Order: sequence, then structure tokens, then C-alpha cells
Amino acid sequence: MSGAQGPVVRPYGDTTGDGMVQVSFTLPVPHDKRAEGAAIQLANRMGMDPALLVHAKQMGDGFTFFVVYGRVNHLVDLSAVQVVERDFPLLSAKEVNAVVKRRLRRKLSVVGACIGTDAHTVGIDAILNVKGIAGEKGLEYYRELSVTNLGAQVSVPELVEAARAARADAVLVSQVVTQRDAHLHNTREMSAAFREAMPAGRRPLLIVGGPRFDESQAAELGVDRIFGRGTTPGEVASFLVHALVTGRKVGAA
Ligand code: B12
Repeated sequence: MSGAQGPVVRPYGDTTGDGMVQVSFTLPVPHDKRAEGAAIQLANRMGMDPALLVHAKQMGDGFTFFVVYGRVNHLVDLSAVQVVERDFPLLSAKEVNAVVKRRLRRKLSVVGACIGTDAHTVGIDAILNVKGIAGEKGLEYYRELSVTNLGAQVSVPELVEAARAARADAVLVSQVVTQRDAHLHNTREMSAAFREAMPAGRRPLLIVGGPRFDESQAAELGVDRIFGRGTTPGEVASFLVHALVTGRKVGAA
């Protein structure tokens, strides 16, 4: 975690520092004048004043979607912003292969899955499958990585067994559905199961990813690293090398 240095800023709409923002939300009411008034009331209570309704559309029976544009008086102190910065060098596929071959002298084994009821495999496939994402090939393309992709809706016991069978150096779990905090519960269950099944020094590196994770929650969830939206395979491969080969194994005990 690191805090960026910088000034205090306000949102920008028409003129610098005018504080204008746009928000969207749905209320469980049919679309009529009262619903529009309710949207403005909510925006006012959220600190938007004045608040201008720019879009309202009924979404099925009894729900209306709104877009509201308005001014807030809140300030953003850039020096107080906390983010997880990349703290490892970004390597090319060639460099990753060379380091693993030279230093590990065997293939680095990676097991990936979507756990729980989650069937959103596009994210983990983007990281693991050869086709990759954003012009980068996935981890299967790396000669010195051995990849087992278990796919969707894998149970935690199945994952632990597969990791054991593949002698996994790292386990990569994707969680996209966040309804009722399923991603947090599933991640905690997964990390607890690995801790119970394997002694500290033999536990694989635990990595989770998905668009709605807070990257700063790794220790709290018992994993070694969290990757959020827009992650590329190269970042993950570079982290694996840093955590397992060139640097010390990082993260929660
Ligand atoms: C495609 C899709 C589906 C497909 C999934 C097909 C498949 N094989 O994956 C289908 C149609 C099956 C589906 C079903 C459902 N879906 Co859906 N789906 C989507 C959609 C449109 C796109 C997701 C996606 O593919 N993104 C592209 C990938 C590349 O991005 P990504 O997942 O973020 O992955 C990147 C990073 O997050 C990261 N990453 C992700 N995982 C990992 C793992 C590791 C280890 C690492 C390092 C990095 C990493 O790297 C990736 C590359 O950059 C989203 C809406 C949206 N626009 O995002 C909804 C969405 C995710 N779905 C949603 C819902 C609700 C559902 C259903 C429950 C709907 C229903 N009522 O049936 C079901 C659930 C099915 C299930 N059991 O899981 C909601 C989730 C809401 C929430 N709060 O949880 C969303 C957000 C739509 C919405 N706005 O309501 N869905």
C-alpha cells in the first residue's frame, strides 16, 4: 500500500472544480413523477445539491433506473489515497520462462478455477488460456508454466485435491459474482481449507481475482494477492516469479 502525493481536488463537469458528478441507481418504484421526485430526494441526501434528473426509465414492473447529474461539495485529498501498487517488476514471457528454468529448474505448476456457484469463467480463462486478453497470451503460453484450469463451479475440496495432485505452486481463483458477498465468503472458505489441508511451508501461493475485489483485503481474506479488473496475464506471471522464485513468498501466514 502506498499514499500518492498530491493536492486536494474536486470533481469536474463544465468548469474546473465545479464539483459536478453523475450517478446512476435503481429504485423499486414504477416510473412516474413521484419516482422522479424520489430520485432527486435520494441525490440530495447523498450530498448532491443542486441535483438534475437527466434520465429515468422503467426497468420491468415496479423498478425505475435513474441518472442524476449534480454538484457535491466533497473534496478529494490525493495525499490520503491508499492503493495497492505493483511492487514487483513486470517481466516478458521470455524473461519469466528464463527465470523459472534457471532458478526453479522445473515447471512452475499453477491450478486455476472459479469456485462456489460462480460460472463466470471468462476472467480466469483470460489469465490462463493461450488466447489471453488485451493482446497478451495467457499463462498456458508460457513454456515453463504448467497450467491446470478446472473451469467453473469447482468446490473447495475439489480444488484442494487438484492442487495437491498437480503439486501446485500457486492456486488462482476467480470470483465474479459478489451477491451477498459470496466472493468474500468463498475466498475465506478456500484459504481456510488450504491452511487446514497443508502445513505452512507446503501451502501453494493463493491468488484470487475478480472485478469487485478490494485489492487491499488480501491479508484479511487469507490470500497472498488479489488482482482486480483489467489484470493481464503478464502481471500475474510476473507476480508468480517474484513471489515464488526471485523474492520471498509473500502474504498471509
Ligand atoms: C458474461 C457474463 C455472464 C455469462 C458467463 C459466461 C462465462 N463462461 O463466463 C453467463 C451468461 C453464464 C452469466 C451468468 C450469470 N451472471 Co453474469 N455476467 C457476465 C458479464 C456480462 C461479463 C463478465 C465477463 O466476462 N467479463 C470479462 C472478463 C474478462 O472480466 P473479469 O471477469 O473482470 O476478469 C478480469 C479481472 O477481473 C481479472 N480476474 C478475474 N478473475 C481472476 C482470477 C485471477 C486468479 C486473476 C489473477 C485475475 C482475475 O482478470 C480478468 C482479465 O482482466 C457481467 C457484466 C459485466 N459487464 O461485467 C455479468 C455479471 C458478472 N453477471 C451477473 C449475474 C448476476 C449473473 C447471474 C447470477 C444472472 C442470473 N440471474 O442467472 C448468472 C450467474 C451464473 C453463475 N452461476 O455464476 C452480475 C453479477 C452481479 C454481482 N453483484 O455479483 C453481472 C455483474 C451483471 C450485472 N450487472 O448484474 N454471466
